[in-house]
Amino acid sequence: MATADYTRRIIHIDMDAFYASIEQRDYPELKGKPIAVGGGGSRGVVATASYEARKYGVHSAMSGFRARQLCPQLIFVPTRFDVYKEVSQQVRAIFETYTDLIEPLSLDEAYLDITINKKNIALATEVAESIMQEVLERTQLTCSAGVSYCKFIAKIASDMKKPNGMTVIRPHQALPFLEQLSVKKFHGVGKVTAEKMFHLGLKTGGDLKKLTKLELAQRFGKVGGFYYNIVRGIDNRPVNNKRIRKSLAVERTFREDLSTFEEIVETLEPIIRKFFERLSIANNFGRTITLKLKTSDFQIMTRSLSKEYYVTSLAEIRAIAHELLRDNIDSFEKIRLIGLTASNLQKQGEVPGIGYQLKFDFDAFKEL
Ligand code: DCP
Ligand code: MG
Repeated sequence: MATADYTRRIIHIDMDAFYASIEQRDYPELKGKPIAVGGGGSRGVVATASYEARKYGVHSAMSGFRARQLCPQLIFVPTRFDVYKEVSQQVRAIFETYTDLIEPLSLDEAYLDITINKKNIALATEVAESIMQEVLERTQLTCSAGVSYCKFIAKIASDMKKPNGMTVIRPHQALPFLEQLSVKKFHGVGKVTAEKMFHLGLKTGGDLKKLTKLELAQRFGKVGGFYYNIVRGIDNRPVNNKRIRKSLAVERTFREDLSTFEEIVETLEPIIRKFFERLSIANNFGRTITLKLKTSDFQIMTRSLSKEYYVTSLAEIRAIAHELLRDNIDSFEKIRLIGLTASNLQKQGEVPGIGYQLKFDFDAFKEL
């Protein structure tokens, strides 16, 4: 039986309304206004919204159409990935003055293991405060921090006092904290899994804790074992600064099964766009594109197409995805998940893990 390692000091840092804050910083006329980054076009999806816009219910992954309905005065601003990347590198440089054990999860968030830190600061909270201060000075942007002994809790904690807030969960607070924690907040539990859990009467960590390891595995597959340990405060995953990226994937599960080509093509569009966006941010395209489909009876089908060159245009990625779908449309009746993966990437090895857990807004997509 595994036990928790309470000796580590892990910080999770996450920038506040990242793209939107950068736009407001660089275009002062946008300060204090409800803005959405991305989502301006007829089929566009909002990448993120300023805190002023969030008051109206506008959020990441929502269709621009829906966002405009909720907040008619919303200002749509185009994305500027190069600038977001540059800021990300500035923040990263600050982290590096504290520790080399840094694991980026996306442009705007990272885990830091500061158990031993280069500045010999004894208190993890002091390290977090100091990082927040330096990020603000260097970039004029705020971030939030979660401090704990493991990655899982640090990540949840960083979200609790946003914006510009720090939350510390000490080892003796971990178990009661996890007991009351809504499963919706569990990193790795998407909207569909959370709904499934709700139907099973599993609303909090405490509810999950009542199930045996076997029961969790039967209900949730492999990740069940992870939940079993997590609700007991056991997460000994190291902060991994050498994550090697071999592929980059975006996928989405649906509430309702899809069957016709037209239906699937329509639902595929925001996935294609997100996929292209992530490849662009990573500046790392692949020669091979794979379409993954999970049928309503849980069979997984993958179909790939490889080129002699790196596929770097949105139009070509879309054409390949459509071709793979068209060629296989007769192989299944109904599907419940679609994903796209790029492999044989341009850059392999020391590419930071750029993948954030994508939380799609299913209702928004229905309206597209
Ligand atoms: N992003 C995106 N699509 C999503 C989620 C996020 O393009 N579905 C982009 C835009 C965000 C950035 O990634 O600015 C960081 O994502 P976060 O989830 O950390 O969201 P924010 O930083 O915008 O807001 P918060 O203050 O809640 O962290
Ligand atoms: Mg953020």
